[in-house]
Amino acid sequence: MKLKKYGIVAGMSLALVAAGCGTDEEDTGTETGADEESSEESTNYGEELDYTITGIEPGAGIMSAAEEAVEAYELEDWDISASSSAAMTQALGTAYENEEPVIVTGWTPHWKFAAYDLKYLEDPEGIFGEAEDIHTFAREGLEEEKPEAYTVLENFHWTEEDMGEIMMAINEGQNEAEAAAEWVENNQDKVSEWTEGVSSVEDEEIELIFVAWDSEIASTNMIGKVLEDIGYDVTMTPTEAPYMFQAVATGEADAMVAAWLPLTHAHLLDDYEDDMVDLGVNLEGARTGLVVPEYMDIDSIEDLK
Ligand code: PBE
Repeated sequence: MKLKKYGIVAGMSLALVAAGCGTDEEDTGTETGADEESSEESTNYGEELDYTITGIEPGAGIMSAAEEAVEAYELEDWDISASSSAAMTQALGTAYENEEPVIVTGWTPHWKFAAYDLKYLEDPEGIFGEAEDIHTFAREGLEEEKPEAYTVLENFHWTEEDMGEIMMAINEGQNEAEAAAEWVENNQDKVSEWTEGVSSVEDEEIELIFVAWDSEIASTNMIGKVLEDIGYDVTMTPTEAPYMFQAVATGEADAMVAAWLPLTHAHLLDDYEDDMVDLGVNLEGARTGLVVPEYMDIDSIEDLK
């Protein structure tokens, strides 16, 4: 958020300076701009980026989709570098501050769209799919063994804006658990719809499994806090995407709120859906793709060729 505001302020003062300048100086400004960005660079950033798209954790669905995109759009020269979600946002932030080009595997909901001016590259082949929903899954037997938790998880449904509030607070430096607790406190109207008619429990444990994607850090901490408030001793275990599905399917973990469908986690659903229970959608309108700063002179994945 802050950066975006600073960007606007900086942009405005430049505009004011420009407005105050005589014709000569304006010309100089234009020339400098043309020197910095040759027409070649404006259509293909390959060399400048060392033909690298900044990726996230290797097990993420968006990583497989990005690899598929490289094939579908015949981008043989390009590599997707695997790292972590934190490293990706770090690289994006650094590039953005310096107004340098950068291409990341990105998704919504995510605080980066509030913090920076970004755009999705068009994907005419539809490799990254349309809008996605995020589903909640529980292990077999949870309904019978922990009906209170099951009901809350089944009722849980919120919006991109809700999730965004927690993500932004964390991005601005608030502790994850505190940001989630504050949201729960401020949104008791929503939370009480999920917990309606649910009695409190004592001496009961529940394990939620998740991946440390910014969106899932927010949702897991939030629903963990709601379960804690009705008496559960909550464990939140971070892992990678394939193990998250596996843990719920084998009953090692009780539930997860982080399955992106129909596309992003389709391959994992194929492997595990027979052994877990789909409690439905907890958030609609999610999206994934290749994301770049607005200031980049490129609009489509096709332009990378
Ligand atoms: N993501 C965020 C995940 C799903 C949630 C888009 C990074 C993935 O690609 O698997």
